[in-house]
Amino acid sequence: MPPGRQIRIIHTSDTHLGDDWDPDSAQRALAAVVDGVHDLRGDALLIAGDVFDNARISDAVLEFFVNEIARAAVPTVILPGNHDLYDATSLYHRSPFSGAPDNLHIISGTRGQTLTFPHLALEVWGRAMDSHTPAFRPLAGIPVQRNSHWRVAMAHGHFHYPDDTEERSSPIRPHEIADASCDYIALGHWERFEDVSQDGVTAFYSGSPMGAATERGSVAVNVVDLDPASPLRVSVSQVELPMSGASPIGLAIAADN
Ligand SMILES: [Mn+2]
Repeated sequence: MPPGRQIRIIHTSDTHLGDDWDPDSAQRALAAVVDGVHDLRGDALLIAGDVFDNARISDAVLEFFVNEIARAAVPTVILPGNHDLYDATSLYHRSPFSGAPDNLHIISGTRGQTLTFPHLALEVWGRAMDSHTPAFRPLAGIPVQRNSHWRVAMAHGHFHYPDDTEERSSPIRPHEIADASCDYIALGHWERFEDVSQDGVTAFYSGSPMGAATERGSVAVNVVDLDPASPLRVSVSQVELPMSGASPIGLAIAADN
């Protein structure tokens, strides 16, 4: 049964909050993404890993993040990546998350976890990273069976083009994308926007908000429209937003699968 309603997802990754090199810009970029959720009328926000830069960051940075997600006011799903691993000493166990707003959802299942948002007819599946090694397979274990909900997968790792024979940590192979039973794969780990769709399964890196933008002072996000009435069903555009948080300044790239 096809999903019953049209939804719009805003996808970003690699926000690296608490980055020692430029902490202020990372925070302003996240705030611009949150403004973008409102301006673009997103129904949900996905941040596909490396939300935080390292485990030594202060509680003030975590509190800033939690407050921004409260301001986003839509279901927000974050997937731990290699800079913000979900392990015994993870920053996600720290106190600012115990008072987190209801709309913040952290994927914590290191063998895979599905979150369901019935009002959006949406399931989000992801596998929290607990170690960044060649043995960690970000897409391993995605359920095969579908129901009447949209299914979006989140994965943080390195996509291997067929000619890329290097052994890398957290690998994602083309066949794993092609075989994934889902409508969209929200990828993280690369700084740049990239379409790595395979055999009709739509999969994109968003890039980091600043790394994917073409202009200084802008951020870029992926806008993912899931529409049961459209022959495409899934369409993805990259949209640039000013850091100031004003209206979107244009559509940089549109890609459909
Ligand atoms: Mn990463």
